[in-house]
Amino acid sequence: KAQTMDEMWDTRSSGKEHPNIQWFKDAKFGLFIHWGLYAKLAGEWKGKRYYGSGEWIMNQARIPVAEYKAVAQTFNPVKFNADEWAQLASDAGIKYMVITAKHHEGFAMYNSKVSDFNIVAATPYKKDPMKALAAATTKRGIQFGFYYSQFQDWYEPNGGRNTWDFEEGKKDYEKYYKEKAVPQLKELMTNYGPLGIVWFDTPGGMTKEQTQAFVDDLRKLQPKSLFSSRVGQGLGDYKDFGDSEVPSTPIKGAWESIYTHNDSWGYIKHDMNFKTPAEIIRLLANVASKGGNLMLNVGPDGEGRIPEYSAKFLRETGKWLDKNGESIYGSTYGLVPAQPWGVSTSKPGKQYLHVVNRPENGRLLVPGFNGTVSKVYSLIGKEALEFKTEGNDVWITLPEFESGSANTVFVMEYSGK
Ligand code: FUL
Repeated sequence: KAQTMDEMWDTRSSGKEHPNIQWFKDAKFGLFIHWGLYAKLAGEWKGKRYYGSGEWIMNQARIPVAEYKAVAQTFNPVKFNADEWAQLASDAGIKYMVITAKHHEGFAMYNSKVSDFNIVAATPYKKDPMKALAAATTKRGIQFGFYYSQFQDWYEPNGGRNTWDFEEGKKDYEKYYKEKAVPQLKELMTNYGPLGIVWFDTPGGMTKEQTQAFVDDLRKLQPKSLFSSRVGQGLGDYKDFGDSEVPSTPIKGAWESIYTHNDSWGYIKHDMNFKTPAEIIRLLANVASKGGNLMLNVGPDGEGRIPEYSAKFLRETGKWLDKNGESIYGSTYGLVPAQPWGVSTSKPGKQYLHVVNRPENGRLLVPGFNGTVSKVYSLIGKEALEFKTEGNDVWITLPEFESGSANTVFVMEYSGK
């Protein structure tokens, strides 16, 4: 039976949060990386272009396992440089990174003894990029995590959802679970770490007992690691919404919105629809204003390079965060609901007003604010601003600045609720 998002996530019903949850709540900005054999195909199979999401190409083009397997022999990402990726993340102001250890294609991007369909055994590259990446991120104070598709596996006769090679009715999911999912999870938990996050995907494919046992293994082997609600069956240390979704009102507890930088999670060479730095910042502030984290995805190519625009735009986002990070990191949802001018985030005694659209007359209305405002100033430069209150409405006189670009942040200090 399909579960709704709310059914999938009731960690709070146990009344207990993971003791290590605070770093996640404060982090606000994560980097998601979809990288696998699909990166090599780059959205094209036998001369035909596929749109949609690059990591789904095996499924979209109904590529037989035997042919897909051969792609591994051409996968040689010699340009991959763990330190460059981790440094980019650090420059971008990223606090955690989650990378695909195995996506639905079934290919392990790490050294797996469980299945030889992995980057060390099946490609000319022969190395394990995950070891280096785990070390490079940890060294920079970035929490490192794995994405793992626990049920959907198109490569295996008993894996979920390959209907073009294997007959659905003949599948033995239990066998898949025991022989691939569990032992691979154990490998990841044992050979890498300390892990900050395990990010499961496609809830609903495993029974309640299987899911619980899976999570028990994780707790035993990586007690500090958090895991996402997409494991299903009401479990999860934090909630993930659907792809590219932000809730419309503030939500308490730990949660995350996931978006990709262009229109695909995995690399597609003909997708150039990258969000600009201003768009990324707006999205980040919007998610933070509801109390959540944004995990933004990039899709490195088959050579191991993060697309030029992703790198450039992420670095520019990082420059904004260098100056305005106080209004994002460690913040909780804003007390001022979304306004035509933008959104707000909170810290004790402070509201950060993220202004995207400057009112033409420069008079900014904060309506119905329940607190006594003592001071208003620009976050950068700390320039004091005039304000007056009319009942519960606060009117602020803004300085001149370029409207419609990256958020300009003002701080409103107050006492009371
Ligand atoms: C979905 C997957 O099917 C997509 O390929 C992607 O990984 C996205 C983040 O989650 O469920």
